[in-house]
Amino acid sequence: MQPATPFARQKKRRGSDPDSSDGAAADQPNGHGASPSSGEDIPPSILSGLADCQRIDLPGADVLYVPRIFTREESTAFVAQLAALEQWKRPEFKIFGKVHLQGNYSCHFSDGGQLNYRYSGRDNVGQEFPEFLQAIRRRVEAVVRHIDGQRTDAKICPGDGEFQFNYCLANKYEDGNASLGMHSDDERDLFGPIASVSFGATRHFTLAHKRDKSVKRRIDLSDGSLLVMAGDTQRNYKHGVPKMKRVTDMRINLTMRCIRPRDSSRASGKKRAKR
Ligand SMILES: O=C(O)CCC(=O)C(=O)O
Repeated sequence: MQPATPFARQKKRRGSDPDSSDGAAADQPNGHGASPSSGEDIPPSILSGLADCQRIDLPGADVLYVPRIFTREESTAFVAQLAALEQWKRPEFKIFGKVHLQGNYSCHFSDGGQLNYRYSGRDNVGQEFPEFLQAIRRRVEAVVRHIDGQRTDAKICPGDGEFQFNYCLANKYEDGNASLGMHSDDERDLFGPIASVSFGATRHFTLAHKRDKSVKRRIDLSDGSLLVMAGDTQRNYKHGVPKMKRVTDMRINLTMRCIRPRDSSRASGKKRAKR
């Protein structure tokens, strides 16, 4: 299967198929078509809560936080399905020649099972999205488009707003000892907004300006929440998930991304901070 065109310009709307109970466009080869911004793919209880969407006040960044885009039942089911994935791995990284294990487990998914996202000097070809992850992605896209259509104070989707997330980086934090170092997702292969969804334990998420050390924010990412980082956020800020020793529960985070299809053998030429 060919990777989906990341920016889909097609005008066919996902909700237009009356036989499609989950809102997926039946005529899209990967079940992943463009979705409406009118909210018909979003359960009413979630749709009404989108009014709680907060713009995080940071200069030179477009960051939005929505406390809940999945019902509690959905979150509970998804966290169990995510935890059971066989693909989790704890990657190694080297500092001054010494091998260390990353503090959290990760795995990667992509349309067509062939898109490569290279970071920290490693190729990460995403496997095909499992069906439940497609459902998560559909919700995330519907919510992102809905917010994009509603808000005038943030630049979220580039172009005409028709885009698809074609790649997902999943991170699993077994407990509060697992963390993710400060970094930017500014690799050449990436474009468009990054949508981060969290399941399980609430964890702090830190955003720090790259040049002005006085500009820093901490956001608590709770179960079922969505954080969107768009515009110049990656250019101006680093982000990370610090340790929280008192947290004993697991957290799983998914970042939905737009990746430019390219030859997986080509390095991005850019090194990323230790994660
Ligand atoms: O776990 C999180 O909330 C952040 C994940 C992240 O920063 C990343 O995947 O680049």
